[in-house]
This record gives sequence, C-alpha cells and structure tokens, in this order.
Amino acid sequence: MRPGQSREYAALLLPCLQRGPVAALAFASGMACAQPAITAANNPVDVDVAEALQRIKLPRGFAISLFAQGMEEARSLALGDDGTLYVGTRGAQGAPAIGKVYAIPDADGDGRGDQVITILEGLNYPNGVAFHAGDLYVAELGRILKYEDVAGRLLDMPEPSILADQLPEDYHHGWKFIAVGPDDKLYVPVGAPCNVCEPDSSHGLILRMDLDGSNPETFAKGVRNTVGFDWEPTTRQFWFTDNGRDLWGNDRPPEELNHAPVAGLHFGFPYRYGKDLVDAEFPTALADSAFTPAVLELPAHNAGLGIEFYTGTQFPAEYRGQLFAAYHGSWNRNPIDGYRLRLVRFEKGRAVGYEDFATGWLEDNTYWGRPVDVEQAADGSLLVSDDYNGVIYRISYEGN
Ligand SMILES: [Ca+2]
Ligand SMILES: [Ca+2]
Repeated sequence: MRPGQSREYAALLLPCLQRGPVAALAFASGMACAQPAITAANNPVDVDVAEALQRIKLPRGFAISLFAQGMEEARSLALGDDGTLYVGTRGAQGAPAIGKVYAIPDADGDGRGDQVITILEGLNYPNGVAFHAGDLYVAELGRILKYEDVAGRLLDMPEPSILADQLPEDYHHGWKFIAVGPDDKLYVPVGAPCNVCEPDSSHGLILRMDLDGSNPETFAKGVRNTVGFDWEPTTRQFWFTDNGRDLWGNDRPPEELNHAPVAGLHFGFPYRYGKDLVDAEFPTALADSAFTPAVLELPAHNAGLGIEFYTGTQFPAEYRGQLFAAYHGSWNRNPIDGYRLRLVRFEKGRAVGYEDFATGWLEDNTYWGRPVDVEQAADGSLLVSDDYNGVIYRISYEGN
C-alpha cells in the first residue's frame, strides 16, 4: 500500500489480518470483516428465501421464483445451447462447497432446474464462466480453462485445454467475469490489486484473446474492477460496469456504466471516476481528454456486477434491447445501498437513463440477498444469481 493511501483502509484491513487469512480474504473479497468498522455497514439477515421472495417488488405483470438452490457462492452465469445453466463460484479448495462450477439442466423446460450437478471442483476462484459453440470457458484467478463439447458430459467432464496460465493471481479483484464477444474473442478483465493504487501494466485492464488463447491484447485500460459486460445488440458494441474505489465517504465515487466502442480507451482509474470526478490522491500528467468518462453515473458503492441486454420476446416490447444490471450492494456505506436489479434504458444504442427493476432484498438497513449476475434464458425469462443465499432466481413475465 502506498504511504498516504487511505488510513481508513488500513484501519479496516489491519483487524482482518489479525484475525487470520480467512478474514483477510473476506476483506479482499469486498466484505467487512472488522466489526464495528468505520463507515462500513454489513447487515445481513437470514430468511426463508422462498417465503421472502414474495416481498420482491417487480413491475406489474412480472413474477419471481426459485430456479435452483443449494449452490454456495453462486456467482457468474452462462447458458449452454441446450438451456443448461453454468454457474461459477469464488473460493478455493479447502473451503466448504466452493471452488466449484455447477451445471443446472432444465430439460423439461418448466422453469425450474432439474438438478444441480457439480461438474468441476478444487479450482481457484472459478468465478468466470462463458459458453460458446459447445465449449465451456472457466476463469480462475490466474488461468483460463476451456472444456470442449461439454453437452452430455456433465458427469464426466473432459480434460481442459489451458488458454492462459500466467494471469496475475491477486485475490483483490482477481476473480473474473468472462464472455465471448461478437468478434469471437474471449474478454478477460484483470482488476486492480488494491482498493486504490497506480496499477502496473498487467492490472487494471480488460484483455481479449482468440478462443484458443492466442493473440492476447489489451482491450481497455484504467478499469478498477469490472465484474460484468455485454454487447449492445444493434451496434454490437461493448458495455461494462466498473466498481469505484472504497473508503471515500458514503456518496463518492459514483458507480459507472461504461461504453467501449473501440479498443485502447482509458476509463480513468485511479485518476478519474464517473464522468469527471478527480481523485486528488493520484495526480497525473495525463490530460482530461486522455480519459473516457462513464456514460451513466449510479449511486456510490452499489457494486454493479453482471449485466445483460434483453433480446428475448417473453417480456413486453419496451424491454427489448434494454439492459438489466445486478447491484450486489454496499459494504462500505451507511446506510447500506444497492441489493437490486436495475433496468438501464437504451435508445438507438445509447444509454439514456435507469430505474429500479427488482427491489426488496434490502429492508430497514439490512439485506437478505445479493444479486450477482443476470442471464437471459432460452424462453426469454431472466435468471439471476445470489451468492448470499446460494440460489438462482427466475424472473418471468406472466402478463396482467
Ligand atoms: Ca425443470
Ligand atoms: Ca471509470
């Protein structure tokens, strides 16, 4: 840590270190291990999820149900060609029930997972999953694995090929969200290994590579920690969330939705946040024009993670081409905020505003659920992971 870097951060981290590696890891994972913390609030409550779901508020005509449960640390989602849902997790071997990748078929198409199959285990933070042309891609902290032709082999997975094995292995923002773009390249972020710091040339990036791991290149720079991206369907251009720094007060910096129509742009970290907020702790010789501002600013510390453009036909026409975004919720703010799904309105390929879509996991400054990722199912419903409860929700349109 830099001298002069937030003393508050050190004050929060130190008690975690003193409580051992698990607590320190919890801190690095964005959870507050130190209680009471300075400004942090982390107030979970345990509920019967099936019962509590009745309290989720959705626009008229929508319904939410449980697609699957019993998957500790359920994080990123990817959908197979046959409708099987793949679920990445954090954690590593030795911790209970994590370091796994799950598969959930819904062969009978009734909107409930038929079973939860643990297809991989013993991996190192296999948070990232992507499915493309029959193959499953899994991102650990330091490696990208490719399992070819996995349909029908869920109980006996093939050996993977290793597309990359030299990625940085920092726990801090090292877990990955991955996806294959319309250019048939795999996009792989490498977050900043810190709350705030000047990252070296191998961090604070989004990489992309060919589907056999060749030709890796930097796609975007100045990215603190993106855990969600997708391509707008009409322009086929890249959009991503980026989580702002912590320990800068309740309302700074804004969360970001960013647009990268071309490669090579710098999105500000650690010098700028949102559209033009300067972090005076990090002076730079770069001109303002060197940075690409966020397109949308959202409330601080909400932790925007997975995003998904809606291309289905189940929801009413006004939802087509719109963006759904999961907000995991704050650990670094009091009162707490986030813990919801938002709908970002797009017009002609441009983001024009946002509104709440699903709320209710946050009640009276406590939370009972944390949305992580959003995936459109084959029938046009939305599947949403929640790593606090280890469940997948299904949001469907039932009409009036
Ligand atoms: Ca089923
Ligand atoms: Ca930025």
